[in-house]
Amino acid sequence: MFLETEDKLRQTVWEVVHRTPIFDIHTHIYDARFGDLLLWGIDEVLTYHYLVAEVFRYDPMDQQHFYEHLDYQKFYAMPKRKQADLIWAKVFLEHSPVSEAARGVLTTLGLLGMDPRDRNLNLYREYFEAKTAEEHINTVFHVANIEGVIMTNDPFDDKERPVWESGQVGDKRFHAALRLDGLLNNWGEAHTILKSWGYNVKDKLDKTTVAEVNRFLNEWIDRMDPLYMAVSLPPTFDAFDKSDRAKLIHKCILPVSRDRHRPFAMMIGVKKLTNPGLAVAGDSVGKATIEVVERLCLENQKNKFLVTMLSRENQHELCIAARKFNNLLPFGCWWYLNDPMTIDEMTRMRLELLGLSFIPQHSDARVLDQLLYKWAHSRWLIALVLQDKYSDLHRTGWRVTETEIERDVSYLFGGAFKHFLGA
Ligand code: FIX
Ligand code: ZN
Repeated sequence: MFLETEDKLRQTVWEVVHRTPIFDIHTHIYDARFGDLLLWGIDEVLTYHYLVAEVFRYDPMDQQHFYEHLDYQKFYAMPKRKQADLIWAKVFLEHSPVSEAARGVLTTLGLLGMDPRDRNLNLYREYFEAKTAEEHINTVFHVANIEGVIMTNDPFDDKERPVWESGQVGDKRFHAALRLDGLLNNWGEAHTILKSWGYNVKDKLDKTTVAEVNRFLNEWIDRMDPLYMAVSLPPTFDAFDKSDRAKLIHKCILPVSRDRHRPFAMMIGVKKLTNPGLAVAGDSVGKATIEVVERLCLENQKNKFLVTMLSRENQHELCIAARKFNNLLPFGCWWYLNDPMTIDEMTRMRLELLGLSFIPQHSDARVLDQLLYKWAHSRWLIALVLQDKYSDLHRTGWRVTETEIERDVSYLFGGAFKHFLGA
């Protein structure tokens, strides 16, 4: 039955967006078999690297507050609980927590049934201390209405690798992504590590080395069953220069990606450690070159590319590139774009240029609890944009049914990705 009035239409869009399960295609969380690699709880939420960068904006060198002169080393040497105390004091109590990352902490507390008005950090800590990781995973997935997540899985991570090698069976809601920064962005070190693992590789990417890298990739695909292979790349990324990275992409990643039907996800535009002292909080952003993406898609039409770009200035041209190449699927409002202003702008742009053939969001959650706020905020924003887009349709005389809205929203929230995989 068609939704005849605009009010009913907008209300239905709002409800459907808020009740449709999400398949979150990029996160940094882990299922419980990975132990303390899975971060959760209020102290992890407060010491999220977004908030670490922000606490240094409110210079804790203010002696009136008896904080010792804090520098990056001193901060990171503090116990996480103390780091969280400092962030809570500076970012939440001494200044209103209006930033997206700060507001997200309060949304998270509220969705877990705590009252942000208490402002009592130790009371919040008691809530988490009473839970196990498995219980909390179930709570968060239920409250956030998450169908599944894709992790970021790095064979070069010494803590993570043994879990995969143990063959333990994981939580079916957690899917793997084979992350290749260690291989592609530092071949000088990677080839010595691969050699120590028994792969017959050398620095020069000769035939044997290429074959051995492909063996490495296939063995990890067999072990992880990743839904895609991914890498983060600098703004200067060029897949056609003479670099080891370019050669590895063309000789190894693209052939294996095609043969094993695992898309290649390129996350482009991150300037690593612009401020090294901030460590994981120290990465910045730069505008990348869309022609590299366009040429890869043109010259590898049997390959599938998932692409997200970190610079706001790259977004419109990424949409246009996606209009030219159906083997290119843009995804998410990544990192510094995961804010109301840019989520709104990018989602409108993508709907107007790509219809529903894109992935509007991923959470990038590093802490389990962040699934709650990142998706609550994004559902709200995506619903507002979709209300306007369906209203625009309504004004043409076109009418939609609730079932069609459900179909469209579940396509955006996981269907487009699964369709792209050929699932
Ligand atoms: O490369 C990535 O997967 C980035 O998302 C992370 O490195 C980044 O620190 C992050 O978590 C951004 O939200
Ligand atoms: Zn990420």
